[in-house]
Amino acid sequence: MLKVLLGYRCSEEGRSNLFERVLPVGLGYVHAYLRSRGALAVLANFSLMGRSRIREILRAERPDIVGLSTFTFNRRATLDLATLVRRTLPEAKIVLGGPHATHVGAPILAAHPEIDACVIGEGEITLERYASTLAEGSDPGAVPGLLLRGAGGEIRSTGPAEPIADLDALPFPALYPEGYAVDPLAQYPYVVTSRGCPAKCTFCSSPEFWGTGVRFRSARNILDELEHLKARFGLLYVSFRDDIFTLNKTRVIDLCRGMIDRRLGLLWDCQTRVNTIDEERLVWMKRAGAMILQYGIESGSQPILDRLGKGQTLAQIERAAALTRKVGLVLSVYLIAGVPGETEREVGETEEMIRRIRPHDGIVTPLAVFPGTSLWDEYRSRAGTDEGFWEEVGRDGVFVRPERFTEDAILRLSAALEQAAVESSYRREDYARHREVTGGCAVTDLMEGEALECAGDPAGAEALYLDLARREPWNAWPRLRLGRLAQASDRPAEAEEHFRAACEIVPASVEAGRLRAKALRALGRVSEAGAIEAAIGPARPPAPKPRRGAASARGFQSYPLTPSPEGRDAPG
Ligand code: B12
Ligand code: SF4
Repeated sequence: MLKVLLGYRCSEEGRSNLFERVLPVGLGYVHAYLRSRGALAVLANFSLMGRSRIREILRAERPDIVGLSTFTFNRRATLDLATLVRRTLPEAKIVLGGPHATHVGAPILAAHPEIDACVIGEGEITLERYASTLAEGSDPGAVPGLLLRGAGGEIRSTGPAEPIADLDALPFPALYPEGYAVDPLAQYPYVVTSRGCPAKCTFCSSPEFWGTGVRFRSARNILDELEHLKARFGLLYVSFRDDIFTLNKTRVIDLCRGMIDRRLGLLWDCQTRVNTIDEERLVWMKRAGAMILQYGIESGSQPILDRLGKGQTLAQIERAAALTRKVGLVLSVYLIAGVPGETEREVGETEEMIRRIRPHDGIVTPLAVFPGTSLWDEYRSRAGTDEGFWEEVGRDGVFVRPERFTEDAILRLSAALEQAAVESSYRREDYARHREVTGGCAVTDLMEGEALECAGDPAGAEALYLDLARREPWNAWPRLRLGRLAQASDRPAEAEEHFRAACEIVPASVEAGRLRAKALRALGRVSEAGAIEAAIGPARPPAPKPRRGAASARGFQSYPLTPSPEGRDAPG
């Protein structure tokens, strides 16, 4: 049996970025799949490691195959890593997978003799077949889904692999959390429940990578994963990173119903499209713990939306935003600036739209070209270049309009978002209306409580949390909030009681354990505190607090939006 080491290294610049330095979800899937099939597989996050430590691991593990996740933003770091692997383990096969390897595989193989193969698209079955074929001493040329270098140096494709029909059959990444520098609390809040996107936005590689037919995991399978994350790692916050989480209405409602029935007590966010949402879905989602909805809005100008191939209208944007606010979720928007044809006028229209739809949070990014997109096809033929181009350009690839106009547009739109955030926060009367729409619901209480705390009314917040703790004794969130409030007002015995309750609800929660230990120390119960600390392990260095908007600049909005008492288990 051959041993496979699966590694990832973020870009040099990405080392300080919490979102870039965690392992890609897909590498966890490949690892879990190999392990579940009895293969020898090791997972390693090399993002923060020096070269000597990496060499040490390679020598200790002596894998026969090293598989590396390759995105456009980490391609340089990955190719450097491949060189290091080749020098350390001259006999090992080096295989790249992931979006950049999929779309630019042939030129990579042509320019980098140290790489033996690229896996095109979905990696689980293809890599397992590649490994077992090599173990048998057979030719991997018969394994679909690969790009290989032939004896004469020519690059040959083995043809497309069949998409995995039943995603429920794949093991969850978190079933196999072992590995080098794998931090479950930073890693496993990201959950992906479908593969594919039916839209065809010109700047996005998802349709070409996954195809436009969408495959879904069942509600039951997702619920089982969420239960596992809570029971094993004490996670209380998850982020669904599907391209369009709400695409399949029946499935979303089934999932939400299941989250309520199973009393998961989780908070969560997701990203979606404005034309796959309605009030019924939103109400179910909020009742099931949804807190933040991120929409790919991109622009407030219809011609620009059309230029981006968004397939959405301004009317749909306004409707989705209004419904999101009506139900009382955090409205978060992705915007793009620097689109060909965009002028001051279109930027003005986007500013106007921001004022109308009143988002709480958002991020503006410059339009960038990625391989595997129709924007790249356009750019390539206009610039008369080919995929070899990706060997030459800088880390983030190319911005379509790297000019003063784009910078100014980003500044203007970011300022409009900041202004909207200040003016759009929910008020007392809004929360009352949200309750009319959704009924009593944990998210409304937690959001209103947080707003009251920020407004200097801890007693008002406490009353809400107490009522929620009474209504939902299985939910750890009100207990954590109550404990923090008691701690802040110097009531350590009360704080300890709430944190103890939270620990009883979610025994694996490191956050609750740590808070309880702190409260016990304040009460002088040092040995009890020490026992808890010993059980949960050493404190992790605090996550760097990105300035508002900075975290989202890497593609993810941070929660909470306001400095909150407890933070969350997930990064951000
Ligand atoms: C979730 C996600 C994130 C999460 C990452 C969480 C995490 N730890 O994985 C967050 C929010 C942090 C994020 C951020 C960004 N992301 Co992102 N993100 C996605 C998204 C929506 C889903 C990825 C996913 O998990 N898919 C499901 C899993 C199962 O697939 P997978 O990870 O791709 O892995 C499969 C295959 O790629 C392959 N594979 C992967 N690695 C390997 C390794 C080996 C050895 C093998 C054999 C196979 C293999 O097999 C896996 C299983 O089938 C994709 C779009 C998409 N739908 O794929 C974009 C995407 C990956 N992101 C993208 C981008 C550009 C970004 C940002 C730069 C956005 C920005 N402008 O700021 C940042 C970068 C920061 C960073 N490095 O994380 C691009 C990447 C394009 C490219 N060519 O590199 C994508 C493809 C979207 C797009 N625009 O087209 N992102
Ligand atoms: S940007 Fe979103 S909606 Fe558009 S193709 Fe990509 S994943 Fe689909």
